[in-house]
Amino acid sequence: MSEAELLRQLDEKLRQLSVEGLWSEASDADMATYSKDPHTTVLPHVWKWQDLYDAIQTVGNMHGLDGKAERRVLRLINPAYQGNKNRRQRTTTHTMLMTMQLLKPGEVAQDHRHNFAAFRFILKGSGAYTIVEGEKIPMEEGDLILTPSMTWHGHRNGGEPVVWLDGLDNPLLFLLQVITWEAFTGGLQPLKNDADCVAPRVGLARPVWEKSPERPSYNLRYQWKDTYETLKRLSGGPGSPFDGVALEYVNPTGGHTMPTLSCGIQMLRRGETTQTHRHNSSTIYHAFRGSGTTVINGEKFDWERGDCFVVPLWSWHSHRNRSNEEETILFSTSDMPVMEALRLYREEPGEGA
Ligand code: GTQ
Ligand code: FE2
Repeated sequence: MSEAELLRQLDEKLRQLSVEGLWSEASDADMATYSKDPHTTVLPHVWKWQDLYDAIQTVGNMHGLDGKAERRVLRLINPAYQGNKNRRQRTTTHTMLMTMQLLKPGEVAQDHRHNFAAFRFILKGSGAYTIVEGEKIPMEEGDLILTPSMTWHGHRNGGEPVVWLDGLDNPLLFLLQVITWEAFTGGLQPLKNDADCVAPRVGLARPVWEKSPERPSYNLRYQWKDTYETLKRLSGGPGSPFDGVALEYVNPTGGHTMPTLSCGIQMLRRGETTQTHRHNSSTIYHAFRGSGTTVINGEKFDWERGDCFVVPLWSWHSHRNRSNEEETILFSTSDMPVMEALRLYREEPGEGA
């Protein structure tokens, strides 16, 4: 018997044993795709505010959805993942999902909890609030509100129509096959007394008698007026060469916004252009104020106020505020804490930086 025939028979036998030889053609082809730089399937993309807002207004006017408020959500799907058959794999990046949500006056999004982390960044309207672990957290424009892993939460609106962005690490947990989700049973979650709402979850002056090791101390609400004041205060200084006046929403006990997601806000001053760099975390941006251009691997992506866009991992990028009159403010979220926790985080400055 020829060696080729022997190998064919061996491969067939190994297949039955659920084993594979590294000499196979498939294995060679796979090895050929490795390189010293990581490869990503995530594509850069811009979602226009007008398209998203028009769509969310249209579903807002569909009364068939009244009473099912939590379904007025638009998922931002990366063009690379549009064709994925499994809905769980139609996501914004491979690790993160960003959605736009509308809650109309009088609507209630039922209480629930999940082990994927989420945040809301409020875009428009006031009078709504998210209840996190029994605490009423008002939603005002520019606020960032966290619902960390396993916190009970629901949304209620006693004011105007409110539109916000949700950011979730759901795709990462899907990949890890550990997703859990549960509804709160027995009606609405009870609100805590005001006196109990000085819990570690609200504000930075905290009660000394409340220690809860199983639930790390998060700051659940970062108010826009505080964030903006800090941005303005730092805007006279040099800032970061790669990101302008860039802030991270930090966990008060140290570390990133949440274990899997970092949220940030950055100001690009009039006419400011940042230097090029790359890192092996991906970022989803939202142009909260102003307009600009982001160059991603040499390709220009223009964005205007309200647009969202993705910068895939390891792609060279720099941002420019296109206006000489107006400051620009970008909200963003990234999966950098995951890479960092796994000791995989890498970044590189571009040439000339
Ligand atoms: O508002 O709690 O876009 O649980 C996806 C899952 C929003 C929410 C989403 C969620 C929520
Ligand atoms: Fe949720």
